[in-house]
Amino acid sequence: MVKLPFITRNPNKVMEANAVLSRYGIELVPADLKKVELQSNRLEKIAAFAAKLAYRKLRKPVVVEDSGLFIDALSGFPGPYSSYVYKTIGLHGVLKLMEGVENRSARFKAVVALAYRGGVEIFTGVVHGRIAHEARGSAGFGFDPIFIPQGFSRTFAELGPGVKNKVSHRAKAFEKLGQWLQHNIDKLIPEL
Ligand code: ITT
Repeated sequence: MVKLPFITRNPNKVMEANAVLSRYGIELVPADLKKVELQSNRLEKIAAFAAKLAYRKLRKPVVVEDSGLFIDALSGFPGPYSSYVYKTIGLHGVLKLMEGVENRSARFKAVVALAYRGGVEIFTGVVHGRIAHEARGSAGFGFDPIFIPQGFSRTFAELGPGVKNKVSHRAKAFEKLGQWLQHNIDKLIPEL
C-alpha cells in the first residue's frame, strides 16, 4: 500500500476515497493540517490552492478534495459554499428554497488536487441527479438525504455506500486519481 496524506476534516471523504483507491494499492491518510480555503466560485481553484499550500508545508505529495452541490434552479447555489450552507440553513433550508420549484435537477461535483514536486494534477467527477421533496435515509453525510442520483428513485442516503461509491462525483474523481497514480507513481517515489 502506498500511503498519501489527505488534508480534510471530513472522515466520510476519507472512507469514500479509500473505497476506490484501495483497488489501486493506495491509501489516503487524513493529515492534521489546515486546509486553506481560497474564496472562489471555482472548485478547481480552491482545491489547487489548498493542495499547493499543503505541499509547501509537508514537502511531500499531498491530496486535497473540494466538492459541492450545484442546483440548476438556484443558478448553481450552493456550489462552492456547500459546506457553509449545510452548516447554516441545512437540508431544510435548501428544501425550503426549492418549495414549489418544478425543475429539481442538480449535480454533485468533486475536484481532487494532487500536489507534488512536478506541480498540481486535477481530477474531477460529476454525478447528475435531482433534489428530493423531503429528506430520506441515514447513510452518508451532508446533502445525501436530499440527492437522488440519475437512474435511481432513492436518495444517496437511502442507497448507501455500495451504490454511492460506484456512481458518485467523488468515486469518479478518485478513480481518475487512481488511474493517474497507476501510470505515474514513479514521479512521486523520490518524495515518498
Ligand atoms: P474538508 O474541507 O475538510 O475536506 P468539507 O466537508 O468542509 O471537508 P468541502 O469544503 O469540500 O468539504 O465542502 C463540501 C460540502 O459539500 C460538504 O460539506 C457537503 O455539505 C457537500 N457535499 C460534498 N460532497 C457530498 C456528498 O458526497 N454527499 C453529500 N454532501 C456532499
